[in-house]
Amino acid sequence: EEYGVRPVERPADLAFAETSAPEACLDGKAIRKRVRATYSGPGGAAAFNFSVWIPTADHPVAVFVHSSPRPAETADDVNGPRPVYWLPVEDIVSRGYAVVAYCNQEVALDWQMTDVATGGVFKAFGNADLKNRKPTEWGILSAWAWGMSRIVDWIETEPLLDAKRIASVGLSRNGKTSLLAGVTDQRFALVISCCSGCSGAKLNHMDCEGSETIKDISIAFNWFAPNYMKYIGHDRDSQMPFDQHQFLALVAPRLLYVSSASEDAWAGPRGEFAAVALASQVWNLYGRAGLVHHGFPKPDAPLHAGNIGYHLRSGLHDITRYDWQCYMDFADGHGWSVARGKE
Ligand code: GTR
Repeated sequence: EEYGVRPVERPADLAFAETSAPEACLDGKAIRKRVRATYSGPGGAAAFNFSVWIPTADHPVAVFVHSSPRPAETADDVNGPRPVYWLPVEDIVSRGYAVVAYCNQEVALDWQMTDVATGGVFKAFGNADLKNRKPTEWGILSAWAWGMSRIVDWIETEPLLDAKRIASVGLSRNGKTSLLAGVTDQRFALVISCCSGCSGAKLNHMDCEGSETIKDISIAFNWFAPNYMKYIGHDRDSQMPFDQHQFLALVAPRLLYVSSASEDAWAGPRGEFAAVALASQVWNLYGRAGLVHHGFPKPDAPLHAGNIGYHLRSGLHDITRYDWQCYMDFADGHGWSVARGKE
């Protein structure tokens, strides 16, 4: 009903090749690999690239897979394009984690770009004409999440990385994507969404002043299955019998982390918090603590005690170094950092 059904998971001929020799970087603290994934389907061949930074010592290490529209080559360049998606690679490897930069645009272009795919996974596996999909066919968010799962296919082959400790992460539309990747692929042991808002972590049924509705987001209808458009105008009534807390609950009993920003009314921080608090009950069914809280927290006071983490960062719609520090603190708390474990 919402994100659509995928016609393919791992393509039979999916292959990975390192496009250059591993390179020492960050004063020898890390090595960087550049990898190209190739695959084909009924509509032809396609490829996408990603970069990975791995701390030099203490393997295997946990790894964050970050989805964004930034080219993987410039993900760590503070002066690169689309600054909001800058990846604080040095912070991450200094704490003993690896990180993958994945450019979602190589798997599927964003909704403003074209309705008819000329490359990527929609061209290879259709329906390439996004405007003429059947009601349950997949949309762009699902295609991007599919790409994140293909990166997991590669991580499973890389001995420097710990395939039992893989996190998905993304901001905004990529936060929605990260959640969907985690929901559809249990190999993500930690699922992180930053300011994902409407059709991400936010409850549609909760009225948050100034927050995005399904009607608002329908401008990007190609992100979703065509069926989702049935719910325009029904965000808060019984014609929509599901909501995003149920979506979040599909991560249970794995680790989930949702973060919001205090000045991001469009994403509806209180609605994100409410969805997380409701989903938390499903962790309890597994006999685990979900979100441990005493109501909506103050800014910059992270809730890290349970198997669900949440924080409200002060400031605007963004993914900042502070957000990353919180995600890593939470991962450390669950024994993810090799470096920390040895301190
Ligand atoms: C907006 C959309 C939001 C959010 C945002 C973004 O167009 O309304 O749901 O995804 O884009 O990705 O920055």
